[in-house]
Amino acid sequence: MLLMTMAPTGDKRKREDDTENGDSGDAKSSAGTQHPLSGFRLQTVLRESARDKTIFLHGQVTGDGQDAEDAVVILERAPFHVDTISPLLANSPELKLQLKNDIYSVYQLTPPPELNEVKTTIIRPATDKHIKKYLRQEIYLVQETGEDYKNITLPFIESQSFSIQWVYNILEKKAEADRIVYENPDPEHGFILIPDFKWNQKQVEDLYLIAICNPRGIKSLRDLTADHLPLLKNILHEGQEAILKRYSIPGNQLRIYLHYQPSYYHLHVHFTALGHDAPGITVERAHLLCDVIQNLEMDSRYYAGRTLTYALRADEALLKQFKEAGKC
Ligand code: DD3
Repeated sequence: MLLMTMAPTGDKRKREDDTENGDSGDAKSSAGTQHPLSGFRLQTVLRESARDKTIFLHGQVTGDGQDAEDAVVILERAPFHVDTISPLLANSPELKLQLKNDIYSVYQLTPPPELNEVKTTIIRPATDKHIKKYLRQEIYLVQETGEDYKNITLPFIESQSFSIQWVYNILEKKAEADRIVYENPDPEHGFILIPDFKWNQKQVEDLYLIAICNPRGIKSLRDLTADHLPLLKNILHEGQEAILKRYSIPGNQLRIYLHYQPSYYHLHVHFTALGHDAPGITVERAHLLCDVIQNLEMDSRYYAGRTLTYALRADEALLKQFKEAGKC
């Protein structure tokens, strides 16, 4: 069964800028009746992982008699969850023997369609940046000083037209409003807590929510000062409380952190299940929110001045900037 995870949007969107972040424009434009993958022609397999049970595809789709459009399609087999184990075993009439040897036997079970879900994420139209993002690449560490941020990274971020329309759609309730788990409406110290795209919400083992802050213009960790402590503390405490209420997961079983570099430049905090190795929890990217709060309490300018180390893909334009400046 195909499951659309991105809000369906109209095809004919007038766009000025190109986007990195899968801007879906007006989230409420009409969906059209066509299957979003009708006539998908596979061009390349960008990446695949047998371990993660995922495959990232690049291809073309033809929308309603329009020109071919690039699309990135991400397929992922869903995890098991306890509640569906009994129906899975009871309702799978087909159990094909593959081999039997002593006390060991291997079968192939064919689940009923409703228990055989493949999570399908579609980015369409996809830009070159989207396509490149999922290509497997060598990665390199960069050590960004406060000066490097001012001279290299900030000008680079500002020169890019990263669209974060989808973030504003969430904040303005133009998209995903029915998915909001918690909201503190304070314009300066408030935020929206919502399940991340990556989580299908069917089992708490791989719980993944994001807190998107209400104030605009806080790009990342680098911009944070002691002035943001009330906002950060609200996100930490109210976020934990909301997750305890909704999912019965206590705060000491949550990994709550920010990314540097983030994948979009509007301050957000990740909440993931501690037992789940979500992508992006590596030491070179994740900064625990509780540590961030402590550091800012000790020194309001901590993140403006600190050298931050992170990894960049070989083809990333920011890496080229660092190379040209002789910094790596
Ligand atoms: C994104 C980072 C961005 C591809 C993909 C995801 N959670 C989102 C739009 C709506 C969302 C997210 C960019 C984009 Cl697969 C390119 O993520 C989103 N809605 N992470 C939610 N709830």
